[in-house]
Amino acid sequence: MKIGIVCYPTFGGSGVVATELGMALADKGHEIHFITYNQPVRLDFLSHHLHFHQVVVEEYPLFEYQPYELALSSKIVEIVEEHQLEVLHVHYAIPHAYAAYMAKQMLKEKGISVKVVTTLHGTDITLVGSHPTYKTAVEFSINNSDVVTAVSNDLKKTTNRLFKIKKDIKVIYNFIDVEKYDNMHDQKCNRIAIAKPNERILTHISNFRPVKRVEDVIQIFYEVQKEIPSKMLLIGEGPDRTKAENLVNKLKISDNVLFLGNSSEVTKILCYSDIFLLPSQTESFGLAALEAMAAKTAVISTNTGGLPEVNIHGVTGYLSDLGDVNGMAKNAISILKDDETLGNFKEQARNHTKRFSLENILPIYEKIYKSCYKN
Ligand code: GMT
Repeated sequence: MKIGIVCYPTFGGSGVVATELGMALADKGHEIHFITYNQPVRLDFLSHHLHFHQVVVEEYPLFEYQPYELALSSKIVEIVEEHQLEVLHVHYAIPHAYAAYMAKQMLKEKGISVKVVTTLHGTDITLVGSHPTYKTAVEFSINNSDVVTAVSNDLKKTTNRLFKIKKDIKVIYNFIDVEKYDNMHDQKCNRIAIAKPNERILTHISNFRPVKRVEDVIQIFYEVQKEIPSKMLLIGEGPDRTKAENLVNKLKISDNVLFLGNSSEVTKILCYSDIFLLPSQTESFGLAALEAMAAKTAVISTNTGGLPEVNIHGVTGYLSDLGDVNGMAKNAISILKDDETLGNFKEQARNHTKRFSLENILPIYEKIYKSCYKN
């Protein structure tokens, strides 16, 4: 099939899912066209079935805010026409589902039909989308998509609670390429470059927005390192990085905390890791936790949103109430206390990820694209 993918090109989870999905579809012979303002960070052009079309927003002195949706919908029309795309898969409702709806109407005027699949990822519903500023347009564009998917049962439930949705939302979990992680286990992991042999390694990966509660990450680590010699790796960039650095300095633990910035080598970093910390305020699924689990890393997280659908309490890690920093530290210590317990959790985490394999999830998306044409 010929599929257009609209997404954010950044390190955020929705962009990562969209990019990995597009690359996997291209590997299966589908023609994939990414339409976004920058080349997606995880996109590698090893397949000739992959194309990238940049949306450029022209500056004009009158514009206080650049009208990205307008530029995006015009670009979608151009690319659908030029490449005869059959389906547009838009990731993150704001503003992508809205721009896709507008493009669809413009194409209709030209006698061209294209179907729109919208995938809801999380904050497009929970934090931003339901805000009165956007709610009307988000609800409209969800209801006017041909197919709507959400990344967890919890997100589906939340969407139906916050909006008047007139269609069934299909749940399709985030996925991982299990094979990629298997290959990683075969490679030598140079752990000694990061920590001493007797030290454990804790990791956190995010875009450091307030919803990720990076200060809780630091507080949990502070409690853990009092009992267990360990190092903390923080990967990512975002508004709360400075707050996190200040707290590290205040607690005098800077020798044991490494801020590594953004990285597209997440698998390599995760190979060092024993525990992944995700104390989020809300998390529709938690792709970062799934990636960590695939790399044999136990997860300590909150029990918010879709996290209990991914992180199984007492099996792949532990769940705690939001803000229960001491509880999360206690759980981490109970996993890290001896090699046997840690080894069991690591194996269990890795085994649990098989149900989220690319192999299982990709055909579900393909079926959805095909189903668009039966309606
Ligand atoms: O909010 C983020 O951290 C980024 C966001 C995104 O859309 O880029 O991630 C969301 O989508 C991911 C992929 O579906 C999910 O795994 C994340 O849980 C979700 N983030 C939140 O709900 C906070």
